[in-house]
Amino acid sequence: MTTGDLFGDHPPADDTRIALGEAAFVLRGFALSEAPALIAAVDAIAQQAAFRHMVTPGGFEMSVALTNSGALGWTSDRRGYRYATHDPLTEAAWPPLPDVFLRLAHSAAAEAGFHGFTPDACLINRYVPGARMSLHQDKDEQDYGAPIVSVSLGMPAVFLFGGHRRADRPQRIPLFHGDVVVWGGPDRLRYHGIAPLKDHPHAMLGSQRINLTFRKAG
Ligand code: MD6
Ligand code: FE
Repeated sequence: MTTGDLFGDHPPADDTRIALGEAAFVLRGFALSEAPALIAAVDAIAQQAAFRHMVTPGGFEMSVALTNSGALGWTSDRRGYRYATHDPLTEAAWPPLPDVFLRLAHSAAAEAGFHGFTPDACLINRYVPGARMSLHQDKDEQDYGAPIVSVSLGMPAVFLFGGHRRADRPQRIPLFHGDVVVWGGPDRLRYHGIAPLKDHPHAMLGSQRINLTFRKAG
């Protein structure tokens, strides 16, 4: 990759699996061939469970809009963060995980050494230019033994991958359309986030980035 424009070129194809930690990997382009089907599935989910901006327990509205698919969905409000079986906006169950989601999550996890991963939750985040995700740990799930599988679609982003303490300086890793990040084991609780998105419009999604994170929450 050249040093000039981070987003000018995709990395070479032989970089397909990049280790970020002992049990954390970027799988470059792993979801590329399924991207159109994933995007169509996200559109169908969003018709039933609309993207919305949730409020953190501290009272701030998140810059990222989110929705969920699966038996459990991640929600936030003034009372805290939690997983819930029903969408608080409609009181309907979250839309089920489509087959294309389940197959991709399972095969990406296996590629990173986590065999038999069956998620019960997919958090779907939508970013527009300027949106960001501050450093956090994913710790609302019951079982830290299962990995997390994260799929990037649309505009590129800079993923911040820190350590076990919030103050640990994060690595900065560019993520592109079709990339998948998998982590678990000793890396499962590392701090991570997304730097404020720049506007590099994408051919399929325009000025948006969609991130799917698959978890075993229950
Ligand atoms: C994002 N991802 O990529 C935000 N969490 O938009 C996450 O917060 C995340 O990518 C846990 C595991 C993988 C992730
Ligand atoms: Fe996270």
